[in-house]
Formats: sequence, C-alpha cells, structure tokens
Amino acid sequence: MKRLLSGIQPTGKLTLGNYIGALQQFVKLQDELEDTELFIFIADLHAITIPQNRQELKKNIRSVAALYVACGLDPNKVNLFVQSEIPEHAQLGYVMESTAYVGEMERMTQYKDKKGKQAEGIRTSLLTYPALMAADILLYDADIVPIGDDQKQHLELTRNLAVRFNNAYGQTFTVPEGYYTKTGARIMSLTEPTKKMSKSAENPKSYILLLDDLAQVRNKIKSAVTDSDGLIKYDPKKKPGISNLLTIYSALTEYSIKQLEEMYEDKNYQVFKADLAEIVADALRPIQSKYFEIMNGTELDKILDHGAEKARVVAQRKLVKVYKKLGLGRIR
Ligand code: ATP
Ligand code: LTN
Repeated sequence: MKRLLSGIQPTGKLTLGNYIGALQQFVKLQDELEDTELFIFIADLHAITIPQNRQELKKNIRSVAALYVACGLDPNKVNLFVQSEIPEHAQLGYVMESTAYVGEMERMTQYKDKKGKQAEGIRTSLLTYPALMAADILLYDADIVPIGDDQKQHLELTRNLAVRFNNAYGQTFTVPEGYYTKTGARIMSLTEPTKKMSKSAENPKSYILLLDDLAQVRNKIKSAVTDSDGLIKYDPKKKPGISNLLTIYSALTEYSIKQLEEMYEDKNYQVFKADLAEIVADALRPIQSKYFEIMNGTELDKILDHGAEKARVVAQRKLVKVYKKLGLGRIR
C-alpha cells in the first residue's frame, strides 16, 4: 500500500487559490487513488518559525482543519491530524538537522526570501524548517507528496536527506516523489493578475477567501481587472486578467478553457463575469455552510483524534527504528 502525505500551515485564511491549487486536488486524489493511505496534517510547528499570536494560532488550527473537511476531505479516507500532537515530528526533525548540512539550509530560496523581509529577530527554526518538513514526510514513508512548486526545493532536499541517511545507516526511509498540481491551476490576484492570489496581499479585493461573504465574492469577481479588447480568450501573457478568470471558471466546472472560449465567443466581459460570480458563489455556499456546522459541532475533535491515533502508530514505530540505527539510548 502506498502513502500520500501533505501539510498545510495554519496561517491566515484560505483563499480560492488554496482551494483550487491544493484542497480541491486533495479531494480528487482521495477519490482517484486506489490502494493508498492518505495523511494530511496542519503544520502548526512550522507556523512558529515566525511570530504568532497564540489565540489566533489556536483559532486557525481549528479553522483550517474544518475548512478541509468542509471542502470535501473525507475523514474515512484521509487521516487528518495536527502536527504538534505527534511529538515524533520534532524528534525526527532533530535527526534530520543532524543529517543535513548548514550550507544546504542556507541555500533554500524560501529561507532567503523570508529572511530578506525580516529586519531582525530571525528565528533559528526559519533556517532549519526544511529539516522538520523532511521529518514530516520521512516519518510516514510517504511515496507521494502533493505540493505547490514553491515547495519543490524542500522536497528535493528531503529526497537527498533520505538517500544520505539510507546510505549511512542502511535502508530506512522511502524516497518520496513530489506530485505537482498543474501550473494551469495557479490562481492569480484579481487586481494584479500577474501576481499569484495570496492571502497575505494588502488589498482584500485581490483575493477571495473561502469564508468571504457571498455578496462580497460576487463584487470582487465583477470588479476583477481585465483588459480593454473585450475578447474572452485564454492568453496569460497578453490577457492575464481574463485568462485567470477562465482558469477559475474551468476549475470550478466541467468545462475546459477551450469550451468556455466557444461558449462566450459572442459575449462581453460583463456577462462572463456575472456568470462566473454565480459559479464561485455556488461553489463556496456549501463549503461555508458545512464549515459553520463543523465549527459548531463536536465532530472535528473526533476526526482529529482519530487522525492522530493513526499517525501516531506509524510515527512511533519509525522513530524507534531510526534511533536504533543511530545507536541512541538503550534500545537494541
Ligand atoms: P501566501 O498567500 O501567504 O503566500 P499561501 O496561500 O501560498 O500563502 P501556503 O500554505 O504556502 O500558503 O499554500 C498552501 C497550498 O496552496 C500550497 O500547496 C500552494 O501551492 C497552494 N496555493 C497557494 N496559493 C495558490 C494560488 N494562488 N493558486 C494555486 N495554488 C495556490
Ligand atoms: N512547507 C509547506 C507545508 C508543509 C508540508 C510538509 C507540505 C510542512 N510540512 C510536508 C508537504 C509535506 C508549505 O509551506 N506549504
């Protein structure tokens, strides 16, 4: 049986970009993949590489987990859990720090970017973050890791660390494969369509949050930036705005972009945007109602407890094996 694993940070709120680029893909995978055990976790330990407010973090952990379930992740098919509830992540993280070289960590572009944005008080864990991510993956012998391309370098490092450890101590870890969602699924900002839709952007009109009020959602779509030639054609270079809207439309329906171009050949942007506004609202409505139902119920704790139990068995067994190979403690 194969294993699929992925993590998401409980920072901020999830956008339509996160949904189309990640959550919707997970839901598809859970239904398509046969003979595969799925583990998805909320990466709360990763969140504290930068300062967090404790109340907000607590709220976000629950909220992100509830959104996952609301978006269709089936707790009977997927083990959903919170990273910090499985101490083996941090423990194997330390072993990975003792496998990786400082130079490797310093070369990570995400580290360089984030470090550049912060003037002072850069936490050590921001540098060692990829070692924890490697541990997250290797602890479960994950075969498939769905990630965005921003995480590609971290996955490559994970593969190198797995091979390095295996060569030094004998076969221990499965070397994981990345699973990259199609570049077509990269959703761009509604106000600056050459940039990706990001929840950390300053202008709230640039993104759609999964929990945005639906009237607001419709307005954001209707006021999305497009060009002035009025043609509904996919051309991300010359017409990034309308191309992005076509991508969203196609991702939320059964229509291909080509079909959409034909359907809207004689229509103007206004008509297209009005239709898309309804499609996005229709997609979000059931997610929102399920979300509030979950947040107000007791089901979520059961789901996370169950996920943690499943994860714990795998993680504990693996860590014992690793400690043994390293000669740590008194385990024989
Ligand atoms: P930020 O917006 O603050 O940069 P983020 O939304 O990229 O953060 P992550 O936790 O890095 O947050 O993303 C979670 C997942 O969602 C990743 O797999 C990422 O590739 C995907 N994702 C994020 N934004 C988009 C987007 N605009 N289009 C498609 N996928 C996205
Ligand atoms: N670094 C990832 C989140 C993440 C992850 C993982 C993804 C942490 N551990 C393990 C896949 C596998 C991010 O910031 N998107």
